[in-house]
Amino acid sequence: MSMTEAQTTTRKQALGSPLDRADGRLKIQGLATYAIEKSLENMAYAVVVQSTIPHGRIRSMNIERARQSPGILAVYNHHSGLIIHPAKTFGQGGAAAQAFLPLQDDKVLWNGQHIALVVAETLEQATEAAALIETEYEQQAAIVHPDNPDARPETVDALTIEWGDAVPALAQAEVQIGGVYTTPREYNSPIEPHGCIAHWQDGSLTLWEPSQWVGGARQVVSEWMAIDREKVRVISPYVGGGFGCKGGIQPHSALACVAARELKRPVKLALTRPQTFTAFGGRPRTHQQLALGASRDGTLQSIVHDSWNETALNDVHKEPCNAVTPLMYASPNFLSHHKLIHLNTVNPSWMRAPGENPSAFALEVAMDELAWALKMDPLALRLKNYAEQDPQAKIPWSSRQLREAYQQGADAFGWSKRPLEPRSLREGRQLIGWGMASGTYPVRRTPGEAQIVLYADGRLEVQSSGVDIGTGTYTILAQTAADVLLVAPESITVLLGDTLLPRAPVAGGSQLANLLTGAVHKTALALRDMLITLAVSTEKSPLWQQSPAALALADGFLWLSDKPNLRVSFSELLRLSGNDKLIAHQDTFATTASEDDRNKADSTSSMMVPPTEGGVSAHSWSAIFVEVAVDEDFGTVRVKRMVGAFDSGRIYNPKLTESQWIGGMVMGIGQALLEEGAIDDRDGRITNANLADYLVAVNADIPELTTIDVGKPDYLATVLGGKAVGELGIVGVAAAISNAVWHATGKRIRDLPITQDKLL
Ligand code: MCN
Ligand code: MOS
Repeated sequence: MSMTEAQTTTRKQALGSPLDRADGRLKIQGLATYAIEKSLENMAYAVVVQSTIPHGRIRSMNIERARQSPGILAVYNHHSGLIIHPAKTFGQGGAAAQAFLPLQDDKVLWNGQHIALVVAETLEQATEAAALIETEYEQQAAIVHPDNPDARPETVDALTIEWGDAVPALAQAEVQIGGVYTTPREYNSPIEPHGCIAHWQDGSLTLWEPSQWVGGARQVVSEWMAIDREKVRVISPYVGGGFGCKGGIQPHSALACVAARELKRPVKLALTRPQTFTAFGGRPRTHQQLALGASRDGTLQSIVHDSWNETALNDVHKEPCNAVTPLMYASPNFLSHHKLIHLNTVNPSWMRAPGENPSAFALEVAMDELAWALKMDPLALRLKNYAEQDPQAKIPWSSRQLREAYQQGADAFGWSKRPLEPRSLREGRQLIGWGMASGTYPVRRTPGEAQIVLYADGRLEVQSSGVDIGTGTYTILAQTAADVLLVAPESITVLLGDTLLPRAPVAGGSQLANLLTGAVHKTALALRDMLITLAVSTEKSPLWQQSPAALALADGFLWLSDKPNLRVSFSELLRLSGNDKLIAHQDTFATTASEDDRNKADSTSSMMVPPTEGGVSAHSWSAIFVEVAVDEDFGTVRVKRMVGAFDSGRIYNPKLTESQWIGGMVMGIGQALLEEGAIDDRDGRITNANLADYLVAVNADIPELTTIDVGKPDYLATVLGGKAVGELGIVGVAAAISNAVWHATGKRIRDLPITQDKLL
């Protein structure tokens, strides 16, 4: 491109364009190397063995036959003396998903707990030997089901939310509705199961690990192995889905690390699909008692909410079911408690919108029930109780385009034609129902760093340890830098997912896009300034001693604005100034942040800024509209169409964002109709621990899904105006489907999933 052309071309802004995924081609060509696809010389293969009882101790384990099996390098159990040190969990302000340390004692706390590790020359040999291990147990009574009288709910004081005088206000309300709403154990089920490769060299450890958070994983591994974090490198350039379960590194990775140290060989350990159901937990079972009180005209008077989630016997995962209830509607009185029930289960963990997801399920079904009790349109009831400010924090929203979401979603769906009465639409033997729900997800923020390198050949490289888990981080960071440096985004390389790169927080809590675009934007501005300074201060540069303000820059050149022919390319400028590269490094920390703060942001959640920081309350919002068809004879439910209208603030890449929202809606359909861990109450065994029996939504379950973007840039929420995307799409979907099923059949299903048996 000639200089004059570069100048006159009105450049399309990269941020906001529906660019294809930068990693898309690599992925479809099989060139994106996932963690365990790495091949190292002299690699050994490990297989974990899991317990077959839910509670007790190991009386004896016969490992002799396994040991003598061909190709076996080692068989480890609790007698082997493999030392794994405790690591801080999420709940303790650390980054480990579980406190559990495998093979440290003879205790068995859940069915499917790791109890032995077999390492061999090949995977087949390890698998065969693992089957030869014989274990005898001493069983103890297990608490498998929350209904067990020995299961005692424990109140989490920090999760009590209260204002006004909710209990009397509920009793005095003209109209009251309420019920119990439950969600079962659900499993993240990413296509790529967990697995890792641990490789020690001279006291330093490299771990290839599919991770949403390499900084957190490095921290936990350094605690497990009792070595400096600088000695640990975690690499995770591609992740085949996580949906939360790769947010915290899981205990099997500790086994790979210790075994590799013992054997002085790289060890690859992959969990089998069934093992992914008990090596880490999905979303816990939740139970919510929710009551709404309102006046005859539909004005909410009180919300009373009591909930619990199951968690492990000696471990804590909180699924705050009151994440949405205090936020969505203006109610003058509110009371909510959340409790934990400890069971013999693997510790549950994050799964897309932990907290917001079940919370919105109960609240949004209850609102539908209230609307029917008042003979009001469900959307009108929501508008009647629209929260003009954050009802809990009592501060303004940073932005809330929820009215627009209701309006545009309803218009696109044709909601105004919905008859109020259930069972009033049908197509032959199919009962048709229309339902809707609202959704929300907070804008979480953690500071981070970024680096951009300009190489001698003019190549630009954006670097961050933040991860792209299939979301689009690679793409949007190139777009961000492209807009500042005025080059094509496709010409920028982005390096991610490696602890050698600048520190970044977890790709969790739907925060990473906003954080990293903010950091990269700042870094690109810094690089731009460095280039301009270099151009005017390098004696051999054609722009020497020009005023910096008179310079323009685009397409890898700098020139004098009113004399475009006086120009120099980036690479020429580096050569003339004797630099082999130029590195800009910036961050989004407060200027007072210490090195310790920076490490904490990279490896704990303690630096996360709550959505109410800064005097405004920042959240994404949505309205979901669904049509279902329920077969009158068989009770089968099909979602026929769904419209989601979303406010995620400014959208950096509409194509990827649509894909995220749709992904959430798809997962919501699975949650509403299919997903349920079937736990055998006798022995705590998960009877459907595979993808043939644990059903997730597949293409044939998914109808036409429409998304509408109703957001506007929100610079109070984040630097570049975006809000949360990744988890928003699932919130409210199951409620909208349940409400549609009620509208079709007159049956109110408060227990997920909505299966045939519940409808017949
Ligand atoms: N985006 C955008 N504009 C914004 C915000 C986001 O264009 N204002 C787009 C970008 O393409 C960005 C993506 O949305 O890459 C997600 O951004 P964000 O909401 O910040 O979410 P994170 O990058 O933090 O990703 C984590 C989030 C979570 S917490 C879960 S759970 C989840 C989700 O992403 N897991 C996923 N989406 C997933 N998608 C895939 N394919 N796989 C998973 O495991
Ligand atoms: Mo998402 S469940 O916060 O990784």
